[in-house]
Amino acid sequence: MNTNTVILVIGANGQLGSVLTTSLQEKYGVDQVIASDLRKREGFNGVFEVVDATDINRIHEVVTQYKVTQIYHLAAILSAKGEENPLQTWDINMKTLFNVLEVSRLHEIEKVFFPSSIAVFGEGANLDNTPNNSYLDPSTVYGISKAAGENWAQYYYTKYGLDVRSIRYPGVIGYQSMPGGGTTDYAVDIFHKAVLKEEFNCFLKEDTMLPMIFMEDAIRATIELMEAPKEDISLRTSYNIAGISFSPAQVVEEIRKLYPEFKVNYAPDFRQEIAASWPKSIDDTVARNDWGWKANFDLKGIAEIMMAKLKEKYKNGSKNLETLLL
Ligand code: AKB
Repeated sequence: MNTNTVILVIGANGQLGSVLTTSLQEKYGVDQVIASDLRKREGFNGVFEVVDATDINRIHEVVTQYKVTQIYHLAAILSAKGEENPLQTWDINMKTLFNVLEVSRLHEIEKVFFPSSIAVFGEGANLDNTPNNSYLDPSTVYGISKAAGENWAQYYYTKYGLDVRSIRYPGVIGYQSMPGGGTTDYAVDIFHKAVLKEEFNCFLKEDTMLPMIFMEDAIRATIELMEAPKEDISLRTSYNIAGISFSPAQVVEEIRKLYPEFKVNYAPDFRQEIAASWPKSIDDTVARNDWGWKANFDLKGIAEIMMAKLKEKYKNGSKNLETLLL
C-alpha cells in the first residue's frame, strides 16, 4: 500500500459516504482520510473539514493543506429530491463535479471516484438485465446529471489523463446510515418500520422490481474498482454493478418470516414513475471481466442482517439518525 495516500471524501455524512469513510480509515489509517461535508458530524472519529463542494477555493484549500492524493466525490442531490427543484439540482450536481475534476487536474490527483447510478437509464434501454452500453435517456434531472457526469469523467481521462473511476450504483441497503431523497429509499426505511413494529406506507407499487445492493457489497465494489490496476479499467464512463433485484412484495415476504404481523399500505406517488423508467435488473459483465466484480449478498441474507442489526441498535434506545451512523 502507498503510505503517502491521503484521501478526501466529499459527502462523508451521506448514506454511502459515512460507511465508506470508516472503511477507508480502516484500510489506509485514520489520519490518511479527510472526511468532509457541509456540516461537521458530531462525535466523528478522525479528521473532518467543513467543505461546500460548490466552492472550488475551499476544495483547493483542503487538498493543499493535507496534500490529498485521491478524492471520492459522493455529494449529490438524488432522484426524488432532485425533482423538487430541477435547475438547482443540475447546478449543484454539475458544479460540485466540475470543481472536483478541475481541482484534481490542477493538483495532479492520482485517482478520483465519481458515483453514477442506475438512474442514467430510461425507457430507451432494455430494462431487463440492462447492458452497460445501453442507450441513455434518463427521466430525472439527477439521472441527466449522472449521465453527463460520466461523459465529463471520460473527457477528463481522455484529454488530461485524470484517472477518474465510476460505478453505477443500484439502490444501496444498509443498517449503518439512512438514505435521503432517493427512489430506492423505501428498501431501507421498510426494515426500520418492521423492527419498530410500525406500519409502512410504501410509495412504490408492490410488484416494482428494482436493482439493489447491500452496503457491504457496495463499499467493496468501490474499493476494488479504485484499487484495480489502471490497465484493467476499460470503461471511463461508468461500470454497471449488480447486486440483487427485488420488489416491495418480496421484501415484505422476507420481513414477515420474522415479523408476521408487519403491515404495509401501498400508496404509489411520483416516485413510482421514476422507478418504472429504471432497469429491473442489471448486466454487470464488464465489471466482472475487468476487475473481478461479484456481489456476495442475496435478499434473504440482507433481510436477516438488516433486522438483526437494527433490532440491536433500537434496543440500545435510540431512534436518532446520528446514533445510527457508525
Ligand atoms: C436514488 O434512488 O436516487 C438513488 C440511486 C439509485 O441512485 N438511490
